This record gives sequence, structure tokens and C-alpha cells, in this order.
Amino acid sequence: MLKLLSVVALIALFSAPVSAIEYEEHDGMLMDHGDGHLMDMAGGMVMGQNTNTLPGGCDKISETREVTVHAGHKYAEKFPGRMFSFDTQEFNFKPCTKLTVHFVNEDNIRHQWMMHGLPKYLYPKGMFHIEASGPSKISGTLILPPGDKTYLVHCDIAQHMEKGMKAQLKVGKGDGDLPSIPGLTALVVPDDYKITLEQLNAKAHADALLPEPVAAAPVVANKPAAKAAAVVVEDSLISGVTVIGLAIGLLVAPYLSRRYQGLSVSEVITHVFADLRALIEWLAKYVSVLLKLVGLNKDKELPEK
Ligand SMILES: [Cu+2]
Repeated sequence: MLKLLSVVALIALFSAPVSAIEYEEHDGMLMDHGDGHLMDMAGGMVMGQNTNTLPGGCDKISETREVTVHAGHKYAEKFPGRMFSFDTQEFNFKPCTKLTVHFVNEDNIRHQWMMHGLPKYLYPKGMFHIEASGPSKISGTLILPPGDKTYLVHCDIAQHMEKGMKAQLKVGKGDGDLPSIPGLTALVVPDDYKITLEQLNAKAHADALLPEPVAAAPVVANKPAAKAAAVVVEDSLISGVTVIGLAIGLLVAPYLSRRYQGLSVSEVITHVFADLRALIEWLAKYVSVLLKLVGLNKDKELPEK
């Protein structure tokens, strides 16, 4: 009898679901921050919530619908080359539908269900947006506008749409299909697996009309490594300076526009020349320091030769 019981206990143990995911339930916990913006401290958020204001052109709510959308890596498995996806790529609703979306994030990262192109007088930035950090369920409601239109739905976390988390929502008949929707429409830029990396680089060179890499400056005998190192130093120096220049430009542009605001043309010119002079003086100092550094490195190399 004891043996039988233990066998039964063992069977029960092994047939129990293995580590079911713990889902956070955001609904009912969200704080209303006004303007349809709801959020909680656990990473759940709804923006553009609208449960009762009719969009212009809607006489009444045509119907009330609910849809559950799952989001996660596993839904991308059937789309080769994609990483994230929703379980549904196309939604269809009548104009003026009151729609509640139950969003279920099944990954241990943040995902969104973000809809674009809605009337801006009703939805901030024309967006309705549900977001969940980690495995969780969260719901949001909006009222769809009238007319036939296709709306973009995606996850706006960096690269998630490009990696497959993209869908379309057609109100009425919609007004066409969006590109690059997994399993639905063709990629805007199709991958070409026939071309090799070398061919791609050669093509890029030809396209940019770049000169072919110059073959060999004077070779230091038996020291190809030293030569390579010298080339690398030169390359990194150029790209480093370029990057610094760009960064300075980006940082300085807004400052300059503020600095010269409200001045007459001649005043601006005077200021620009004074500033340029200061900048050149500063750059001269900077370059001389750099040259000194390069000189020091050369000195270090000399004993090896
Ligand atoms: Cu995402």
C-alpha cells in the first residue's frame, strides 16, 4: 500500500506543470494620471486610454470588442530571421468600435502594443499605447475613429519592430497594407543571401566611388606588424578626430542657436568671428597636445627598429 502511494505521489509530482511563468496582473492596480495615462510601479502603462469620448464623425459606438494579444520571442519562431512578434499580425474592426486590448507580455523584457495615426485631438501624439515590463497582463481601451484606414501597430522598444514585432490594424476596409509585416507582407529591403560580404564591400566601394585601398606604403623590412600597427594608429586617429568633431558640432549647434538668437546680422557676424578665433586657438592647443602624444609614441617605437 505504501509503495502504491509513493508511486502515485511521484506520478503527481512529475505531471505537475513545469515552472509556469508568473504573470504580473496590472489591471486594477494602475493609477490614473489624467489624459488617459495610466501606470503602476511594476512597469505597466497605458497611454491614450479613452473609454467614453467619441471621435469626430462617430455618432455612437458601433460595437464593443475585446482582443487578447500575446507578445514574445516564441511567436517569432515561425518567421525565419525574426526575433520578437505578436501572436496576431492583422486586426480588423468596424469604424467607431470601442476596443479593449488585453496585452500579454510573455518575455522577460519590456514590450509594447503601440498604435499610430489616431486623431491627435483625442489621442496624445496620435498614439494608443500599452506597455508591460516582463511577463504580465495589462488592458487598455480606446474608441476607433470612423473611416477606412490601416493603422500601424508595433513595439517601439529599439529594434523590436525591425525584429518582427509589427502588425496592422484595419478599421473598416483599411487603406492598404503596411510593408514588412511578418508572414503578411514583403520586406521593404529584402535580405540577399546570394551575395558574399566581400562582394558587398566591393559594391559599397564602387557605389561610393571610393578609391581602392592604396597598396602598401614603404614597407619596413621584416616588420609587417609594425607597419600594420602604424596604419591602424593613423586610421584610428582620423576617425577619432572625425568623431570628436561631429560630437562637438552636435553639442554646440543648439548652444549657438540660443547664443545668436535675437541679434542683427552684423552682430551675429562679429560674434561668429570672435568665437571662431577662440575656437581655432583652442583647437591649435588641442592639436599640438595630440602631436606631442603621437611623437611620444613614435619615440617608443624607435628602439624596436
Ligand atoms: Cu518589444
